[in-house]
Amino acid sequence: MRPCYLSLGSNVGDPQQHLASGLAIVCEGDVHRTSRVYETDPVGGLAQDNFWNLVVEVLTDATAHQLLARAQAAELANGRTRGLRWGPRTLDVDVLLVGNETSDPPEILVPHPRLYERAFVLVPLRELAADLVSEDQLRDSVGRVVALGTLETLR
Ligand code: GSY
Repeated sequence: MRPCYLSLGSNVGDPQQHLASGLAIVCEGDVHRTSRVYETDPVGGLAQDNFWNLVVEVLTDATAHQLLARAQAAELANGRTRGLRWGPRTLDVDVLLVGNETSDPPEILVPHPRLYERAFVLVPLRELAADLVSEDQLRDSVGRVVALGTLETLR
């Protein structure tokens, strides 16, 4: 088993509910740890509501493709439709890291190609695994992020 990291984000409907529902599907009973929830400025240029984002560490033997299938199942169960590429969404799940593995396109690329550009990914990832994100990477990443609290204690 090795640690795998996935990013979850929501800015439509009830983000707390979508994140909780998505987590249950993505973790599938595997041991996991979850970062705090962050309110984050939307990245990608479209005017839309702020996101709620978190990162989860899952200890699993699942392959990158199996994790991608879990991510897609979580999005589908939360009513995600394929709209605008950078547009609003009920739930978006990205596979960030699968242990130390690298994999090839077209279906899934790990590490995630935009992992190190985005503060909404790096800040919660660093909370779980400080050794994976350097100060420099954090400084160079884009987007405002504000910690809200743990998923269970919000609202
Ligand atoms: O790539 C994930 C979906 N997404 C997000 C997101 O989760 N958070 C923020 N802050 N901006 C985003 N833009 C997109 S697309």
